Amino acid sequence: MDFNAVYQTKVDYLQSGLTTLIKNRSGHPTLLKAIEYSLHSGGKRLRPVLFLSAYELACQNNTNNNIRIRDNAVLAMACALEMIHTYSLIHDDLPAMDNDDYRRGIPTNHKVFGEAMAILAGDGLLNLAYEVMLEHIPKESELLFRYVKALLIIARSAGISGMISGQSADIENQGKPLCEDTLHYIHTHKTEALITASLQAGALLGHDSPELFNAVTGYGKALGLAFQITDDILDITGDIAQLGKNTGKDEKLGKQTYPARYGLERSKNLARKYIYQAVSYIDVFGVKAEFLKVLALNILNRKH
Ligand code: GRG
Repeated sequence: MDFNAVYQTKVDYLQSGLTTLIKNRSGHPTLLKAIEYSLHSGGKRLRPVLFLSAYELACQNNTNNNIRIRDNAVLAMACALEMIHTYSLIHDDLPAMDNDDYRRGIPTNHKVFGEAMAILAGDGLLNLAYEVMLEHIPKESELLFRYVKALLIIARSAGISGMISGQSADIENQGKPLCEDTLHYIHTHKTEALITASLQAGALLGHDSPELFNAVTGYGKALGLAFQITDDILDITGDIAQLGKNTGKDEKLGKQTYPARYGLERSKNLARKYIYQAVSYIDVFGVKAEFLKVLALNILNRKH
């Protein structure tokens, strides 16, 4: 398997969906420009790629799938995940939060469009995510049930049970003494929750199988933590040009991070441990889960 080629195919597929879904929207021109600026600014597209991969894995395991969910409903959900993620980055970069000037190698949304417009672009993207998912609700009752269940999983992971609470804890604990429980809470809520939800939602759309759902859940939880630990590490060791954002911010802001709590070497070992744990959850699917397995292993060497 050519991992990079397969990854790029999924990114291109997502990009086609994002372009189509945004193209004919009516809205205030400046707002739409601000939204498109961040939505089309690159990024790894990790959450939709995980979602699509879990969906494909589930479809391969579904031997009696008579009714198949329509491709454009699957694509809409993948796009919605990226919209939610992009909104969170726009808001995270605001002066009131992390006050960042660069993201994905270009000036942050508020640096280009101003603070008020960046807030609105984030609000618009979050709302649009739910609009596009609701616009593509399947009509067949069995699929409808699974689709709504997946939508609820995403909503919860992005909301006060997940990412927003993680961000809240992150902000509140800046500059405070490091605390293991707080650190774990922030990382699981801010980062891991949406990553796990992406996998769970994809799996649910492909096959109603508790075994598969549990496997991707275990994979997502471990992968999500490892992803955030490597993010913490890259903030210290990363190359600004490759990262596309400034480094050294976590220490400056007194953030609760793994390297601050455990040191760099121990953090690297912990990331490795979680990645192997992630892989162990999907090993049972053999070659069908090869892509997800390589993706996990690649996180250990990621440069951005
Ligand atoms: C504002 C509600 C709200 C939440 C913000 C996502 C987030 C929560 C903050 C961004 C800052 C940060 C370091 C978050 C941890 C998650 C993370 C590593 C985000 C960056 O995700 P990538 O690396 O970004 O997938 P790209 O640019 O590749 O999409």
